[in-house]
Amino acid sequence: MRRPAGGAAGRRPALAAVAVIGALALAGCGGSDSDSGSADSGAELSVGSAYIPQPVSDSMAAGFLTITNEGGTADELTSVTSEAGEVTVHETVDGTMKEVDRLEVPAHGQLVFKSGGNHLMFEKLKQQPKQGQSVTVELHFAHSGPVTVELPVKAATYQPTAGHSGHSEDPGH
Ligand SMILES: [Cu+2]
Repeated sequence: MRRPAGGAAGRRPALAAVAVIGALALAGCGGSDSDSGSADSGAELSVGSAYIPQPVSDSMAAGFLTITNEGGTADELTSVTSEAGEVTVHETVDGTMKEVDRLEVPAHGQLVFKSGGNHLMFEKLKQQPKQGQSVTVELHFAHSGPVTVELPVKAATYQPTAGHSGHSEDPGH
């Protein structure tokens, strides 16, 4: 991997963005070394607090989760796929949601999807997600390998507990 001369990606947002786009284009056509990943393991991603409130619509739903990056390098969520239907990534700005191409997962930070903010938008679902079921998605990143996540379908009124201590109320399967 080439690095831009002058170091620290974090200090030069414009340069970093260009580098990311370049990496994406490469990943798009090749991906030959996707398994080993030894050289470029900067981001350490994990996913929690995933759920889908049972939707009223039979073909559309919103999904929420939190992506935590324990690594020292930022990554970017570039797309989400699911066999259940089409998935796009939306952010909410001034109460209006709009589709985005990518969202940053900051180094030593989190990318949070929550009600009223970022969300996964499911459309053209083959069947309506019902409470007790789950929907599987695959998260794709600019640098890290894809991550498969199961989003359990919760009650329409479900609210996750604030912060990251959210597992205590989960009755499990
Ligand atoms: Cu949306």
